[in-house]
Amino acid sequence: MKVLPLFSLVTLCLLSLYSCAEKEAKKPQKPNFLFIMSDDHAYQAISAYSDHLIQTPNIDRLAKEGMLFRNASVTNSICAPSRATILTGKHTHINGKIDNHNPFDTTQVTFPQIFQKAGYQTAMFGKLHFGNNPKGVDEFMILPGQGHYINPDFITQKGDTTITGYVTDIISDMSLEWLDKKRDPNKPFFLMYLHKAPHRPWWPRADKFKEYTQKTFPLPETLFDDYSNRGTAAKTAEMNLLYHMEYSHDSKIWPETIEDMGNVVPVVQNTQANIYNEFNRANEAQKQEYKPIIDAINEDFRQKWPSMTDKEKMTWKYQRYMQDYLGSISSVDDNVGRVLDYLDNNGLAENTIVVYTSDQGFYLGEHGWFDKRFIYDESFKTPLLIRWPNEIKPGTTEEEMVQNLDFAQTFLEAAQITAPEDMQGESLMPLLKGDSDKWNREAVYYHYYEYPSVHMVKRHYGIVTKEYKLAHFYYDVDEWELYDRKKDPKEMNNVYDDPAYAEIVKELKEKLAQLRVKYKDSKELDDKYIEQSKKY
Ligand code: SGN
Ligand code: CA
Repeated sequence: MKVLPLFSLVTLCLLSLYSCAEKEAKKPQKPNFLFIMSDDHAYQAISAYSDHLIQTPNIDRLAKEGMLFRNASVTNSICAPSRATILTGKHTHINGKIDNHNPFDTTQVTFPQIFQKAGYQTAMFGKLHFGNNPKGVDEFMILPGQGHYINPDFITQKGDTTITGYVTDIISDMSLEWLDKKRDPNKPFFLMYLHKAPHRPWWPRADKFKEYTQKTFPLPETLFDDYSNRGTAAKTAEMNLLYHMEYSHDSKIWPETIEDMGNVVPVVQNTQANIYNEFNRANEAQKQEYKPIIDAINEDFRQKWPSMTDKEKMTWKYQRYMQDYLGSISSVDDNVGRVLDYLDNNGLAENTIVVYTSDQGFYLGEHGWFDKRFIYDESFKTPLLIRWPNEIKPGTTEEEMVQNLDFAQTFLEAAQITAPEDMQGESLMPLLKGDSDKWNREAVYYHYYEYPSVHMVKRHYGIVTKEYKLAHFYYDVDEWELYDRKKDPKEMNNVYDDPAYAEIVKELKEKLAQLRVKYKDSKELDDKYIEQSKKY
């Protein structure tokens, strides 16, 4: 047998290795997805947007290494409807999940089902709050309803379970364990990593609680808003820090302290809950960590409250609120860091699209409010950061108006899967790739329904353009509001009746009517949902 000279053997080996590697490189590789969504995370509390309240270095990495959307919004600023819109790629009035109470028709197609069929591995951990278990997900562990911060319960495919610890850490541990131990490395994945934090009643982990109760935060300019120059809806909403934020449930005052102090006013108690709802979930060791911090808050309250003016009370409540809200976010940020590090350390960062968003925005004392629901900016807009190495130019800021309605089609296009014809959004791919000429959206549509209900924000729909916002409040009022977004970015002046804006009103009303036709919404549907809501 003729022996090949050593060098030709080496050349042959190298050649075959090369062609193998070349084939590997040419094989179209599907991207993985890590979809991170928090509950009620205001963009004002992400330092990539503004660092006046908190530093979120880990979430910010996605902006530094990817794209930050400054005008991302939701179509209906409330939990379950936002999730339904994300999952179906359809507006609320089409998918039927108009509020947190009306049911979702589970025969509808949700995007994880499409990914699963296309060969993706799919998993979901955390808060879904949708009324149903997810479909199209290989493995899930979800919180029942709103879920709890301390020693939370989970619904899993193997039955219900309670896990000791702090919810944000636990959801992250589950996601990391799935990535590390359960995932098949030969298949692309779609992981939904969904935080409960920073939803009311804002319980940070004990160490963060200790740290954040030492901090004070700058007051928003509109904290003492009296809602003059606004409509009835703003005046009658029950989300004011002074009047509707609850001492025990929210500000962590023991009911015993309140009883001792006699009549602590003003507040309208609109939940049945108090501090013990969450505190009593803690085991003895955990209670020992929380109790001294809560006692110190109570001592401060006892001493200062009786002699405070209403403005001082408002400020005290604002600081307490921010301490708990931002303390909860700090854990979200740390844990996002853990998961991003995992991607880095396991060679997954390059081919994984990472999305960070919230189910809606939130008021952090702007207009004197907490909660969401309104078409006004703080609740209408939502954070959105997307990292996709080699596709998105690092450090890009996008000003175009995009919505949670667009997510499903974006993900499907990125995975080269055809989206169903009846989805109503638009893929963000041209924006992600820097092709903004191919993007020509001029306005977005909004419709909120959950009324009468907690926080009493009236039903309204509207149109938002870069310059203006026109909204119609209906059901037990018939009022219009117009805001000049450029001249009045804090939305303090409803100029609907100002003759100077008569032409704009006319134009926007026409455009709004066109949008309602385009998205197949109508007066008939408004009425149908009013009727239907009486049942739920
Ligand atoms: C609960 C909260 C409300 C909140 C809704 C909806 N009260 O009812 O403040 O607006 O959830 O939130 S609480 O006392 O139970 O915390 S959503 O994010 O699920 O839409
Ligand atoms: Ca929410």
